[in-house]
Parts: sequence; C-alpha cells; structure tokens
Amino acid sequence: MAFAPPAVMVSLGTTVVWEWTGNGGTHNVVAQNSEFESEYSSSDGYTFEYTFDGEGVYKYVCEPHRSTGMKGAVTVESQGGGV
Ligand SMILES: [Cu+2]
Repeated sequence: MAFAPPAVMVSLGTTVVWEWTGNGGTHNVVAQNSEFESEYSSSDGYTFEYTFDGEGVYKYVCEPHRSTGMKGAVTVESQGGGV
C-alpha cells in the first residue's frame, strides 16, 4: 500500500495525475488541507488529476490506508524543479 513515487517536486501550474494500479483494494487521494479529493476506486487505470496553482507542500493520504502510512506529498515551486 503505497504511492509511487511518494513525493514529487513540480513547478507552478503543473497538473499531477495519480493512476490506480488495481492492487491493494480501494484507494483514494485526499489532501490534508482539503484542497483536493478523489473518488474511491479499486480499478486499474483509474486516474485523478489536480493542477497546482499555488506554491507550497501539499501532503495527501489514502483514507482507507491512512493508518498503514499510505501517504505522499507534492512540492510546488514557482520555477523549475522538474518532476
Ligand atoms: Cu490506499
């Protein structure tokens, strides 16, 4: 139960896409600051995307697996940074 990679660094305005693998049951993606929240899905190939228009560190979790540490973070920088 994990996001891969667990952390990415992107530049402002980048759209990040999470893709479900179909493994490990039902997952979702929920920002700790409630800025974004996906549906629950267990389907291989299901995707959720969010465009980051503000700088900062966005931590997120998979709610069904929060207790087992299924979490990640997106760091958004104003310039460069790469992915
Ligand atoms: Cu999960």
